[in-house]
Amino acid sequence: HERGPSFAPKHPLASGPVSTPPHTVDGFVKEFLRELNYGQGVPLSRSSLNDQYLALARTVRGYLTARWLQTATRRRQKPHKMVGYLSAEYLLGRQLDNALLATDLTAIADEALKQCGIDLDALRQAEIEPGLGNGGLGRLAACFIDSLATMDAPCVGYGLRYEYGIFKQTFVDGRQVEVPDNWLSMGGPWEIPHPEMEVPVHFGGHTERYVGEDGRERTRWISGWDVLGIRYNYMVPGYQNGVVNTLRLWRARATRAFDLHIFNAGDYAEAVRSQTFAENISKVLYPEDSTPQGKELRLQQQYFFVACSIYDFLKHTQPTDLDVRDLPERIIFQLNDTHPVIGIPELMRLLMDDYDLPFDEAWAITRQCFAYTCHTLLPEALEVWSVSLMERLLPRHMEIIYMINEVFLEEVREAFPGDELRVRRMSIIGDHPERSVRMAHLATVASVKVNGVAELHSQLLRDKVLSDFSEMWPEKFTNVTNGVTPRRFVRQSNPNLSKLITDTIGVGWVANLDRLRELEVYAEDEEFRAKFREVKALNKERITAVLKRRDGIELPQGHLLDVMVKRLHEYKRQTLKLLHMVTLYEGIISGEVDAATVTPRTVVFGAKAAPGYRMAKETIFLINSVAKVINNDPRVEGKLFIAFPANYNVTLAERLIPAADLSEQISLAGKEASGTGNMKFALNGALTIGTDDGANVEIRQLVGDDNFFLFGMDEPAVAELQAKGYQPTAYYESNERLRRAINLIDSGHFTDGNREAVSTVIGDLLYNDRFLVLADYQSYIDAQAKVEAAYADQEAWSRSAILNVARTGFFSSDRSMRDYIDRIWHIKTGS
Ligand code: T68
Repeated sequence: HERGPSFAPKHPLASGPVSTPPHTVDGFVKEFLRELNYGQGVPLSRSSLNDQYLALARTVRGYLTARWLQTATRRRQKPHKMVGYLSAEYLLGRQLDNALLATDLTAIADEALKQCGIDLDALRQAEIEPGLGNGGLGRLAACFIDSLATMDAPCVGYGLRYEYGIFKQTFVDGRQVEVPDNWLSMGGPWEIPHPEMEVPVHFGGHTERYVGEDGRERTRWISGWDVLGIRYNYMVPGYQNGVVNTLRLWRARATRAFDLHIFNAGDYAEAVRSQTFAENISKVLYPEDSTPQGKELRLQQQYFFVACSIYDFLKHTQPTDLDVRDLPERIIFQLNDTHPVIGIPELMRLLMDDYDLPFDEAWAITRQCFAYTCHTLLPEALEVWSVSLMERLLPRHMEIIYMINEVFLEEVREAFPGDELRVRRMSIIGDHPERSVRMAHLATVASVKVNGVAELHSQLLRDKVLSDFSEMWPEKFTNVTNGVTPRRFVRQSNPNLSKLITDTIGVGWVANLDRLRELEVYAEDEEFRAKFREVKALNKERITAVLKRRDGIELPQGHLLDVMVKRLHEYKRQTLKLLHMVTLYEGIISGEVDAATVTPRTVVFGAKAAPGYRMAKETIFLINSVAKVINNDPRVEGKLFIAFPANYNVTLAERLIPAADLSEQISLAGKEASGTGNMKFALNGALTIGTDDGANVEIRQLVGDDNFFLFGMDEPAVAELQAKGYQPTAYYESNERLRRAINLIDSGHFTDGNREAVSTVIGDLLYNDRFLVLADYQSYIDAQAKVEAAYADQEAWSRSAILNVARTGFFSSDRSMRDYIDRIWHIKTGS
């Protein structure tokens, strides 16, 4: 590909630095109308809402692009080691507001549009969020790249440009029905495609040995079929610092061979079919969370984006005279879970087969270029690929994995002589139930560092999941507690609180969240507490309006707002929350509890279930069924309400979290790696009711026991109970309130008398209950009673809520990034 002009430019503008469009209302109007007229091809008077949105997005993108080119130029002048963040998911959320905030253009855009007769808010709502992720893992990647830009750290985020993101959830008769998320259907104003920058990616075929001129044996991979990776750039703006980093997502396109095929064979239909086959690779995001799906297409996706990314880094980002022995000084690839781990044998392949290095040398380099983050503790969530599939799809990589395993197992034998059992346990290749590659083992062996995502999680990784490895390489294991970006999740999503904070402690906290500590003294200030409550009330008004417009839900007013939003998963225990609500309801309708004494409470659920996850889908149906009955029973009117808006996503999270009083973080201890929603709630002044799990542990340490509702068994207690043999029926039989709640559900009370409809969930609770819902039930009910008592004293509640905000600045993803930079990546910022 030719780069740059073919002769020296004569015009002064052509050789000067790129300049940002004017930061004024007039300048903005001009840019906007230019985009509308020349970009969209419509006059203002005839433009549709979508025309206006696209023109606005392009206008703002223009401001970003100037900064992006400047950032790139500056970095090229003085190249440093950079991070290649490899993630199969980026759950970005809407882009417009974030871009306006980053460039400090919100007020200007608002005024400029007003002068054009357009309402900025209406355009905001026209944006379809890119849902290129499932949940926490994908959102974490989005927060991290935001922080890296804000810290001026050299990073490229690499991933997949799925044509369809996470499905849109709808409810039909209370059951989840998935609708495809065609997020690009109205145009993709934030992306810059480069169809000319294609990267070849190979699949299948076989390998051959040949002897080079020097007499050394080498290997050639003769692929069976190829696709092309097309580069799509997205801009990742830092917060008001003039820096814009790159997110580079890959789309699969059929090679020319496919096109030729159309021409030559005359079998048009067949040719198009094979084109579709190739392009399927970037078609859709797998809607799985916490359980990998062992599908061939998914492995194709993983290899595709990682191969494109590594190639792009080596051939397009680095100078042509690159000496690959210097790679560890130029790049660190961060593996976001095991999804990109196939990048390890891919780099080995390039170094050996393309750059002609012997195995040992290639291995020594590769082992310095990767670091691995694990996001789970569930054994069933650890990714494995069958050897037979690997041999068929990536034969050369399979050979390389065998070679890596051989030298690795030699190391194990040397470190632990005579311990063949340990060798078997640690092997990258597993034997049961079929021969397969254990991706977490491969990642651990090849990485400079392996990290968990919260203190407890990292400890359990060391002690349990990867204990053999941590015994062998204790210094390899570390913790980096997750974080969330305060730009999106406080400054943007909670403008009322942000204003109160800025009015109180001044500007600067948005990029330095530790400064929230300065709010601590105001917890004792009655006037401040009143203002803080006012903010919460305003935010409740906002979410009330949103749910009315979006879902037709009428939220009752003046309730304690109790929120549980996260993917639907048994270990997260949405059923425990539901049992609590049924218990409150049953208490009132049975006359046991005087309705007048009950704290009015609205519970909001938000949760998508993986389409193939039966229990999760049955739980959704049960929540909807219970909601319908409770919300329409006059006996609890004004007391209990359940809202379950469909299609919980980043956009809804931004509205909901600032309004919450109570944050539900009730996973079984030892199962939630970290959680990041928990951090967002605390930062927005909700109190947490939670188990001793994931980052809850650190939240509680920071905010203090008095400002956190802890309940349930801790991880050692869980392990002990499970070792002893857990019997859920024992809890059912000995706890009357629990029994009555379960019986009420089981009777068909919530399902028009249909008992069959609830049998899957009830049957599991009583006879399996893998995540000990019944064992933690009473402790949870007791903690909820404490919540009610605490909420009755609004002054004390506000004090606690303010302390939650003041003491959780630690959970800024800026701090997480600082940790990665200092302890894992060793890169320079701000140069
Ligand atoms: C989440 N993991 C953890 N996985 O559950 C959560 N899995 O505790 C943690 O806070 C978060 O990661 C960030 O570290 C996930 O979100 C997935 O989404 C996923 C997707 C595909 C396959 C497996």
